[in-house]
Amino acid sequence: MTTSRRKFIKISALGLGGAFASTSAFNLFGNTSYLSEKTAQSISKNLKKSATYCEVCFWKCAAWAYSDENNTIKKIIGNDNDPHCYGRLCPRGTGGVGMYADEDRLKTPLIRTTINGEETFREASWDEALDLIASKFKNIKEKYGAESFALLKHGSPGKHLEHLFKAYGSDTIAEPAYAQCRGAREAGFNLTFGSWIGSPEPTDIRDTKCLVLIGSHIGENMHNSQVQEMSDAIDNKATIITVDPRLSTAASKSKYWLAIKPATDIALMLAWMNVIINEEIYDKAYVEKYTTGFEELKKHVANFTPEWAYGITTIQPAEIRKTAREMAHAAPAVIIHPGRHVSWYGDDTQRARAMAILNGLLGSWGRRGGFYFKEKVSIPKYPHPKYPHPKWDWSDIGEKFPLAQMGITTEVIKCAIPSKDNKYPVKALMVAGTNITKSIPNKKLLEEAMNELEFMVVLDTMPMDVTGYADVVLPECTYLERYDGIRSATNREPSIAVRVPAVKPKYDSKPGWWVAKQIGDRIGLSDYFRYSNYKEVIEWQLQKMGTSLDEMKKIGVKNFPRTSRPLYLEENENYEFPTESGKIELYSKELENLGFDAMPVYTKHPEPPQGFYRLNYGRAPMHTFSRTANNPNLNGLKSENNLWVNPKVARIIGLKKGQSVWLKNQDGVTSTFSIKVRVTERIRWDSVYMVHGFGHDNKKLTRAFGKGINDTQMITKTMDDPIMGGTGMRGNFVTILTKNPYKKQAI
Ligand SMILES: Nc1nc2c(c(=O)[nH]1)N[C@H]1C(S)=C(S)[C@@H](COP(=O)(O)OP(=O)(O)OC[C@H]3O[C@@H](n4cnc5c(=O)[nH]c(N)nc54)[C@H](O)[C@@H]3O)O[C@H]1N2
Ligand SMILES: Nc1nc2c(c(=O)[nH]1)N[C@H]1C(S)=C(S)[C@@H](COP(=O)(O)OP(=O)(O)OC[C@H]3O[C@@H](n4cnc5c(=O)[nH]c(N)nc54)[C@H](O)[C@@H]3O)O[C@H]1N2
Ligand code: SF4
Ligand SMILES: [Mo]
Repeated sequence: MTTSRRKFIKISALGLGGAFASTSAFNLFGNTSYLSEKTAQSISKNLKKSATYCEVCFWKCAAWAYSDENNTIKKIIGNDNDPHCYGRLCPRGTGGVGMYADEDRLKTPLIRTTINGEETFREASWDEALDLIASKFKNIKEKYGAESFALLKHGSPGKHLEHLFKAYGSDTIAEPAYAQCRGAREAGFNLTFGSWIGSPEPTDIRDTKCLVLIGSHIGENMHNSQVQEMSDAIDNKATIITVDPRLSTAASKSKYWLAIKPATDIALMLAWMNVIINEEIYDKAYVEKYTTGFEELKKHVANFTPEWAYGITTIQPAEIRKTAREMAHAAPAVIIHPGRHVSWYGDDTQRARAMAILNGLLGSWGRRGGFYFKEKVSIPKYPHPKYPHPKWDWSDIGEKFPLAQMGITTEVIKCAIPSKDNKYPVKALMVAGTNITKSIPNKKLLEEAMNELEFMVVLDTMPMDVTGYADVVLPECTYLERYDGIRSATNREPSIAVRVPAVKPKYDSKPGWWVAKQIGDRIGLSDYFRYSNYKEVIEWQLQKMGTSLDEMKKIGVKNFPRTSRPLYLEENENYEFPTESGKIELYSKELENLGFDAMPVYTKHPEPPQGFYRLNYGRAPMHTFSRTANNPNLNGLKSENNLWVNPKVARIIGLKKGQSVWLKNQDGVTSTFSIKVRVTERIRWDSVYMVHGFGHDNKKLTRAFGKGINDTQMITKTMDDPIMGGTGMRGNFVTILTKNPYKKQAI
């Protein structure tokens, strides 16, 4: 497929432009929001400029928030010196002001109560709410041990609560950004190269000659500098190869779009290895010097020909060969992108291994245009006593997954359901900055667990669905209203960024650090919180790092020179990889010793039964998960998700564009809300697609309530990755209901 290359850039610019053109919050300065800092400064003389980093997603772009004398944020723009954003925010970041301005925000602490037999929330003072929480912390510790109080968290508030929990004696901590997101790729790449990919990914997209995206939909996935670098790479005539059952934005700008049959990626990658090895187009010197297990791999893939893969993936052998040669031709300036949300089919560590092995064969790790060696500066630890040692923690809970490197949310949740085999009883839960009812599948399990909990507290900025299960709800102020930890980022050059409050907290909301300290002080942990304001912590840290808060307030971001090693491998360098063998492990002894396949194997996954379609989901450029659906600015850009349906399917079922339908999945779960149909060739006939994060069921979200379908509700079947515990979520099948299942039909 040949496509116009310029258009991709236009599309991303248009997306970004649209963010301010149609949002009222930017009327005043509207079209300056996407300008670079220099241009914007000239028109912003009368506004206060505060250093921050964006919390609309976890890329954490450094930014400037501009506010006026009335404590109102006028706009947010990117910091020119920031390697995460190169001076430009994505539409979500620009719309971040809506997180602050949203009138639906949580405004005061709430406590669950019963009035006339009905459970409801009543407003409470911070003192009352914190005293209650503190008494529960003490009570749970006395009755069951501190370990029984679990923390599910995400983002910067999570860091402060993590400190509180560890000080209290609990490391029963997990976040959906591991098992429901990138855990499997970290395990797969770690097994192969000895290091995690981490965030941001050390992909040298800017200088690449060939970028291979396997289900990674950069362009809709708006991780900022990655998108910008991809635009540059396209400008520089890099070849983009996209493997996706859906014509993603990236696919539409690619030289090759391989519309793979879902769940068959490992077969394609084995065939690529077969071609690259048989045609001897791998990087021989690199493979010889840096890898181990090549002969085993060669034997392993000998029969996995493109013809074999064709029968599985539906991709023509000639296409498989051509794309393999393109990659080899560009090598080592080639990236088989590791993806990010990779919890798909349960064999995800092995799929990540296949990606890693391809990068190994093509010699792209440690090479210009491939993967660079990332570097980070460490932030000095603010002094506090040692954490007590818990009797059990997240790793015990996840013990059946030998390579789990972080807590597994679903396993922690299962521990809340009492049973005689449950060695690790979870009795209370704090949820901070994660909307688990949307980000963790299997609602039934979640509800059962939450029913069993003795106590649950939620810290959020919004009345998200998850708050409905809480005993106490705490309103955090938004990132624009608080200090937070210093952002230390791994990039080509290390950098730090600070977040200072641009305005005073609205309503009766408070920063996460303050909440953690208040609870800590109340339960005898004051020694862990020896400051009255988090500002003191970062002041102390910045001074130790040779800068100051005053300096950082002026510059926002500080870049440091590299000190660890050159960005790429030097010619013939004797480099030892941090794996057990010191080499890139094409064959993994570690996996073999644990009883797993030492090299990736393709296994067939279940297919949709007659009348059902595979539920596929992903991102929209102007939204982040479920957190932005109600954002006044971003809701204006897209207020609901649509169901992508192939015209062939639409014909069979008799669906029309814009028609509202409901979904029912393989386990008989019917969607609470309906969704409008979008008939498009861009999706294969065996799947349907929707953007994640819609279908909110809390009426307090006045803009988002009832808009579209919540994909998570339809995900009741999960496939655990036996290696690291990832939650495979792409094996659910839905059938389309054209009649409202909740309305009694006339007989
Ligand atoms: N079905 C399905 N499930 C998924 C995914 C999917 O695509 N489909 N994606 C997966 C992936 S990749 C990930 S990383 C996870 C993400 O999962 P989550 O981290 O749960 O993401 P969000 O849905 O954004 O929920 C974030 C919550 O934090 C709140 N919040 C926002 N800012 C702040 C703040 O400053 N302070 C506090 N205290 N709270 C704040 C928001 O209001 C929201 O309730 O979900 C995973 N789960
Ligand atoms: N705008 C925006 N950007 C974001 C986020 C956001 O919420 N909003 N979240 C960020 C986060 S935390 C993450 S983890 C990333 C996630 O984004 P990515 O890691 O880029 O993508 P995934 O969500 O894994 O995959 C989505 C793509 O996979 C395709 N796909 C589905 N099944 C298959 C299959 O079997 N094989 C192949 N080859 N492809 C398949 C889908 O059609 C879709 O295009 O996005 C990040 N960027
Ligand atoms: S990528 Fe966008 S939403 Fe994410 S941190 Fe950067 S500007 Fe914010
Ligand atoms: Mo993620």
